Amino acid sequence: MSEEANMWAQAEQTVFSQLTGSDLLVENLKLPADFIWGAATSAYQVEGGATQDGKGRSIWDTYTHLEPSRTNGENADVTCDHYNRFEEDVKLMKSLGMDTYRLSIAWARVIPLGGRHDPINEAGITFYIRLIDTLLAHGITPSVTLYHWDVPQALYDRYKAFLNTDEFRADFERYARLCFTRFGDRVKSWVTFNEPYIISIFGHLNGSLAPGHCLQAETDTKTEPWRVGHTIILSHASVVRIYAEEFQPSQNGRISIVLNGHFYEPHDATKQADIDAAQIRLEFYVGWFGDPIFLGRDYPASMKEYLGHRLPRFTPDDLELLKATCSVNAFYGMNHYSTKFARQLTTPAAEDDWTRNIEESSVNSKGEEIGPASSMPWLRIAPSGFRKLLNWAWDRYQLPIMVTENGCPCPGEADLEVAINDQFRQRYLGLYLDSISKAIYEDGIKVQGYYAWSLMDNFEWSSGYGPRYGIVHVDFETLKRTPKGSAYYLQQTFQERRKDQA
Ligand code: GBH
Repeated sequence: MSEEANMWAQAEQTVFSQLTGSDLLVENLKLPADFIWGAATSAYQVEGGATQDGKGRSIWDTYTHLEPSRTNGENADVTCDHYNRFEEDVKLMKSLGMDTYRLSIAWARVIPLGGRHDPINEAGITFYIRLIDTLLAHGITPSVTLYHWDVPQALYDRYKAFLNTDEFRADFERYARLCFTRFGDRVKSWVTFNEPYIISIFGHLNGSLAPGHCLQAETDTKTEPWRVGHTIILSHASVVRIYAEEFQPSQNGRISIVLNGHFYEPHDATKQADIDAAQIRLEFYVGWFGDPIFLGRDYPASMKEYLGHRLPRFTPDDLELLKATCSVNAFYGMNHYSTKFARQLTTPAAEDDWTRNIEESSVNSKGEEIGPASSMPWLRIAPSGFRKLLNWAWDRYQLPIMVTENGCPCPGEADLEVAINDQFRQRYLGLYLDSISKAIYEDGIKVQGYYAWSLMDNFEWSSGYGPRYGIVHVDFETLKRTPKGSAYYLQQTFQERRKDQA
């Protein structure tokens, strides 16, 4: 072992010793025989081929080339080169025993300028058909996300993308129709948007993700995020209606959306204000989208009350549409990584506050940490919070849950030896799978499948190539793929957990 690897191995040991508490031991609990598993990626993070075969630019192509850099000096022009290496990647998935693969389509690859009257790029269509057919030929079911953060730059230039609800919605409808028409004979699982909360808040309030709107950029952070969220909800509902009316009868697929969210525990469990804060934080994070989309009704009362006129209103027609489409959503797509504590502040909130003045942290009032940290300080191992979020989502929405992303980067993973022997991640994954088992068998919740984030190390947005979430290691010099211990762990544990559970 190199000296550095040795140092990291020791650091990992230290973190690991925190893991030996009784509730942090993997129990290898059973999962249903028909439970499916696989891994997830997104187009911009893995494809590369940024200008290949007529692809147009997205807001991420712009954002990663800003000076000074806002993405750690890095971009995803090449990244994993999945665009040219997908056959190798699909074979790898097959060899690891995956049932399914979650991918996203780069809108600007199939419609380079993005708009409803703009030309289609047949070469881009061909790429996705080849990828999908290769998956199917290997017995791997594709689940396709239409939007994972990469709106065509031309639409941003024309009307600021999500900030213009009517324009965006019309362009997104055409893009979705194109995808259903061209891929829908093969794809039976669709997701419209990945993580509307992140698009709204991280893209249009704190500006750490493209298009990078924030106070310093002199954009209206008081209202923009809520407008963006509104656009996403209505665009989702429109596309669900289109799918149900025009495609589902012949194609027989399922459609929904992916919502992310931490679970929140009260910072001081003896204070009613903090108990309420934990619940309200979840409403502002998940209910914001979940209530209109899955329940076909207005925003949560807590949001309307606090945000007042900052929150756009649904018209009677909008509410009709939401009501008519909510039951078409076939599953709740859940991206989940970790749990935090929520605390009600009494100090005056910032003018563009988006939390109802609730502060979140990994430490509670007694100074206890929510769990051992991965290489991202916010991402702690807290499997009981996962089980509670599954319960929260199930109680509120009564929809079968697909866990569409879950995973972590390990402490010390910059070192290849630590990456390959990724004990920390294996422990994390094992514990989170145990939580799913408990949710299914002890709590009576329908959880249907699981996608590890991510199939392979990739471009982690504003953090560039720093954090490595893959269950497969990628050497970004040579682009060589090497499965980590966790890839084999998942292969084996799914085999064992699903045995004899018919
Ligand atoms: C997902 O986003 C994305 O879908 C995926 O593309 C991404 O690569 C993956 O997760 C890993 O990040 O301010 O403390 O709440 C997750 C988005 C990123 C949201 C980190 C919360 C900041 C931590 N999350 N983010 S905190």
